[in-house]
Amino acid sequence: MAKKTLMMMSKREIPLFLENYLVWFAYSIGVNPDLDADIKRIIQEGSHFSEEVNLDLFKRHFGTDTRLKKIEDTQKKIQVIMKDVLDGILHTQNFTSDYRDKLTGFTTQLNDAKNLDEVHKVVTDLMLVTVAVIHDSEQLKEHLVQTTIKSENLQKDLEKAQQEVLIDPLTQLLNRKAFDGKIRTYMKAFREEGVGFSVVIMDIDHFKQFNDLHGHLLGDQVLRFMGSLLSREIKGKDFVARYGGEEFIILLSGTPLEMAHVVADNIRKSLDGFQLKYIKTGQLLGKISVSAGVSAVREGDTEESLVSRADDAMYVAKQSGRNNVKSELYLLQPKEHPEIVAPSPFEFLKI
Ligand code: GH3
Ligand code: MG
Ligand code: MG
Repeated sequence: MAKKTLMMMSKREIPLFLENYLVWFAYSIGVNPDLDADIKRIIQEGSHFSEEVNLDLFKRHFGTDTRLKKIEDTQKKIQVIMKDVLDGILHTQNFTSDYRDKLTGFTTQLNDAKNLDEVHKVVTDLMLVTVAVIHDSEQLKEHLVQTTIKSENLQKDLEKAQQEVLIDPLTQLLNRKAFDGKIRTYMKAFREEGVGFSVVIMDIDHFKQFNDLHGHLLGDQVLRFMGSLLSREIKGKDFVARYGGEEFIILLSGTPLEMAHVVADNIRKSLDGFQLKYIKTGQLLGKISVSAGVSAVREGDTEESLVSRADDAMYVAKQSGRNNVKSELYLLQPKEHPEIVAPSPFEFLKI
């Protein structure tokens, strides 16, 4: 199948990239009727498989939200097929049947040999053919080794691609998709084993203003800085992801609301009172602050309801002057939680 894929690709001058290989491998084993229909249509129209067409095929069939699943499916199928192919080649006797035919021929020639010279000739031919067979089988072995290496490399590329879909390239934190999977796992553990957890949503304050002042590229550097700060602060069983543009989300397993509030406030404090300095140029970039909202899982929660309470609390933190953390309790009974409602004393400090 791999050979067929490569031949189909080479016939159409399609570069051997992982993406293109996936598309054409899937096409050659016929596992995706939509993809098959697309490719057949392009072939019928007589269109050229240009870079755009190839990319479009990959994006449409492997690059959407279902990308991960399709990569996994393809990977499994590649494994099964590669195994079949290798087993098949390993057990095939094809390369010896020709040898067997020749042996039979030699037997007849030996029987018919009239003198020692003729016997000698048959033995010499036999040796030559035998050496050739040994050589062929060694070549076949070498070919098998190479094919196995190639398939292992392909497997590694696929695993890397799987990882990459879950990582935000700018901050190197896990991304929203990874978060969606993680919170489902936390929710399951809560429902089935009663393990509680809290959610913190953290958003950089006035980040648009920062970009406007210092440019988008420096803004990107700040996001990377936040990424490394958060991964340092959030370790072990806890989880942090980039949730959106300048928003981050943290899951704290076995951590009640009050403790999660403290964790979030410690992160906020670690930024507060500092100016950001761009080491490369020595340029002072002013202060970066964050606002955060915290919620804790409770009976009857869905992933959405839980995150939405943290988001609402974060909105309240923004409304209360930014650079502070609000817990979801504030949404219910603001007056009964003066210690949480009270604005951070750092709000009034000038640096
Ligand atoms: P607030 O305090 O209310 O959160 O104000 P804000 O300006 O941070 O929020 P707003 O939602 O108005 O704007 C978010 C900004 O974040 C605008 C956008 O340019 C910036 N942003 C989002 N993603 C990126 C990114 O990847 N890189 C950079 N440099 N900026 C980004
Ligand atoms: Mg913001
Ligand atoms: Mg925002």
